[in-house]
Amino acid sequence: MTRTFRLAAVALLAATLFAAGCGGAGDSGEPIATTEVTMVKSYRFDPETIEIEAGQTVTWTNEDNFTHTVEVEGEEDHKVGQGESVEITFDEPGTYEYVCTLHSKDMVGTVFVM
Ligand SMILES: [Cu+2]
Repeated sequence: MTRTFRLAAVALLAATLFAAGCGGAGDSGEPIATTEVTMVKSYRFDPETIEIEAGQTVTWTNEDNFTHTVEVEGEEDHKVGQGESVEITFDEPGTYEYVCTLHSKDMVGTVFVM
């Protein structure tokens, strides 16, 4: 009786982990063509991966209840308070990873500059 129950529990755990893995892959998905990124509740960039043309300016707007930052790799960190926004212009084509340095485990994003 006990052994049967344990096997069922293990199977359920495996199914849950599998589902979580699929969800995570779907989130990063295809890049969205936009110059607007919102810091939505809670601790997320939306959309996480965007695509722009060289010379365009991306605006990050903080609609979360916490202060966040935008730090494109190798450049200065920009603090963005609640209700504020920051604009960064990308002149050179390339792939730019960025992060909120206050929540770097949860808040990361990518800008593809074509
Ligand atoms: Cu943050």
